[in-house]
Amino acid sequence: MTKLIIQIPCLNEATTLPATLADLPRAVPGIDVIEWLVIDDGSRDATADVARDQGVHHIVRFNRNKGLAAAFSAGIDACLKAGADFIVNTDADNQYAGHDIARLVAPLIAGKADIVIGDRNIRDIEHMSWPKKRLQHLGSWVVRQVSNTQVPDTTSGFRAYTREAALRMTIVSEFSYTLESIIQAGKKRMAVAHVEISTNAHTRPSRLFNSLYGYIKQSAATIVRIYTMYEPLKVFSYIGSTIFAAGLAISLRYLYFLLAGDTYGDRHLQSLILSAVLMIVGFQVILIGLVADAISGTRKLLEDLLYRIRSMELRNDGTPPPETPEGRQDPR
Ligand SMILES: Nc1nc2c(ncn2[C@@H]2O[C@H](COP(=O)(O)OP(=O)(O)O)[C@@H](O)[C@H]2O)c(=O)[nH]1
Ligand SMILES: [Mg+2]
Repeated sequence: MTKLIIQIPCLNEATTLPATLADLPRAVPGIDVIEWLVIDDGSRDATADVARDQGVHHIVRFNRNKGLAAAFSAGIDACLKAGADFIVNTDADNQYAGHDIARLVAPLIAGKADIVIGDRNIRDIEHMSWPKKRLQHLGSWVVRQVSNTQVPDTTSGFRAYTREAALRMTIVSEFSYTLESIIQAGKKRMAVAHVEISTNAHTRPSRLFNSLYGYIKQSAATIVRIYTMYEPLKVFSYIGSTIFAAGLAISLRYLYFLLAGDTYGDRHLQSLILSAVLMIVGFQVILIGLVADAISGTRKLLEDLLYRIRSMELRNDGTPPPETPEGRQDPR
C-alpha cells in the first residue's frame, strides 16, 4: 500500500486553506492512500480549526511562529512518522494547481527521481514584478551552478520527495528551506527532477518577501552559507588565493624595481608592507579553509548518523524493543 501525504505549511491561512484543500486530487495513479497534513505555525486566525473542519488528517501546531523552514522540517518529520511513502509540499494560498500533483509524483513512483520540483515557468506569471522575475532567474542560475542540478525554478514550494530523500534531508537555515534543500540534494547526489506545472489565479501577495532587498539579502546569505557548508575548501581557497595573489603581485613589482636598478627601494616600502600583509592574510584564509573542511567532514558523518537514527526510530516507532526470553531476568 503506497501512501502519499500532502503537507501544507500555513501561517494565518484560514481564508485560503479551504480552496487549497478543495483543489487537491482525491486519487493519484500509483497511490493507494492520500492524506493531508497541515503545519499551523502559530497562526493567530482559525487556521487549525478550519483544517480540522475540512477533514485534514494530521495537524502539527506550533504555539508561536517558528518560520517556514522549521515548519517544513516538522511537517516532513510528521509525514514520515505517519508512514508516508511519498511527500508532496504545496502552499496554502492555492498558488499551485492541485491536479499537477499526479505529474509531480510520477517520476518518484517510476523510480526515476528522489525529489521532483514543480517548475512554474516564471516568465509567464503575470502578477510577478519584472525585477523579481529577473532576480528569481539569476538566483535560480546561481543555485544550479552551486548545486550541480538542472532545477529551473529553485524557489518553487511545490515539490515531491520520496521517503528516502525526506529521511536524508536536514534543514539548518531559518529563512527558507527551498534553496537549501536543493543545494543539499545536489551535494548528496540525489536525483533531482523537475516537471512543468500550472499555477492558479493569484489570491494574495507573497508573505515571505515583502521587500526586494530583504529577499536578495536572505537568498544570497542562504546560498553562500549552504555552499560553504558543503564545499568549504573550495570557497576559502578561492578567497585566500585571490588575496595571496594580490600580495604576490605587489612583491613582484617591488622585485622588478630592484632588478631594474632602482636604488630608491625605500620609496616602495609601503607597498612592500601591504604585500606582506596580503600574503599572510591570504595564507591564513586558506588554513581556515582546511579547518572548515574538517568540520564539514564531521557534518557529513553527523548527517549520516541522523539518517540512521531516524530510520531506526521510525522502524520501531520510538518504543523500546520487546524483551527477549534470553534477556529476561529470572524472578527468583
Ligand atoms: N509555517 C509557516 N508558513 C509560512 C510562513 N510564511 C509563509 N508561510 C506559508 O508558506 C507558503 C508560501 O507563502 P506565500 O506567502 O504564498 O509565499 P510565496 O511562495 O512567495 O508565494 C504559504 O502556504 C504560507 O502559508 C511562516 O512563517 N511559517
Ligand atoms: Mg504564494
